Amino acid sequence: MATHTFFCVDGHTCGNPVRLVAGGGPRLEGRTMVEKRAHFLAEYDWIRTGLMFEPRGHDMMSGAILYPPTREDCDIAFLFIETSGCLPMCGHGTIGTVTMALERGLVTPREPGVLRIDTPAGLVEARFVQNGQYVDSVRITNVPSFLHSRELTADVEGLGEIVADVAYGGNFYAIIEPQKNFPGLEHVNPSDILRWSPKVRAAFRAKYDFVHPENPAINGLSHVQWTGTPTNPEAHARNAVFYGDKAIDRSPCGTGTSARMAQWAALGRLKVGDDFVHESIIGTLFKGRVEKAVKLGDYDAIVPSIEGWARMTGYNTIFIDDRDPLAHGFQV
Ligand code: PYC
Repeated sequence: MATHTFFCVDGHTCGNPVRLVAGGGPRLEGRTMVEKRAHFLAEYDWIRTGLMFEPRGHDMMSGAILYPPTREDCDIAFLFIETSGCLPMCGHGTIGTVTMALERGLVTPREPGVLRIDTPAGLVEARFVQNGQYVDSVRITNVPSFLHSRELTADVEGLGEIVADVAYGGNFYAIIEPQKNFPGLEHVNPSDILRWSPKVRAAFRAKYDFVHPENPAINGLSHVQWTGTPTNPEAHARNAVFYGDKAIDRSPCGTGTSARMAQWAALGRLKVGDDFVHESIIGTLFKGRVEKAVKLGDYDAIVPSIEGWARMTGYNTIFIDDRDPLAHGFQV
């Protein structure tokens, strides 16, 4: 019996929570972050569920554990932990973790204004604007993102036929645009999204497989992106991303924005150098840009960048006490 202690910095990126674990994370075996993530999932997933789910977290909780990098070209490594699992990449989580790690002096970049991060999805570069102690904004250059499939269909219980494009932006997204059985984000309630999304995800998973062309460890449809007309005149599109079992991202979602930009680029609606401003369900904005076009296996992909801001809300020393019957968290 033991009490495990985790030293965390809590905050949010454009409204979505970020719990940075600065101390207490386990020693992980592996030569790469992909291997370390596999070790964590095999032996330490109770740390994720204990820190993310109730009673220490909540449905939307998301975060990252800091590690030394496994690659020479990086300053630090992030292992993402969320209610949905250990995502290969998390955009809002990266913007929040970079902001808080820099503001609290937990990492020193080799090059001023740039932090290079070793993530399970690959190298992510974060360029930041710092004003004294505070980080005003962070722009992450994400992993190559691509449109995987166009106009897939599935019958969804309670909704009927749903048509979706599936795109990858660090995770695989079913992108649901307004259509016969979905009138658009502005016409539905968050409770509808929470009710429909698991059914949509299950219906598409049952029919189709999605595997990253260069890294088969990254596979499977994890997120559902519902789209609609923006309310902010600055924004090009609005979205609500469903993840885990009960979460709607409060931020515009970094990997979701990357997936949407990849979809728009593949459809000829965005070209290299174009900006793409994405609005979240609560009205916060990420500023995306198509940085370059690249080839990923047989896919025409883009490298997107996403800019957003984050704020720290406090320090949090969290105990997971083995005697606690709810030590590893619960969901209702
Ligand atoms: O910002 O990439 C993101 C993200 C994934 C899940 C929740 N947020």
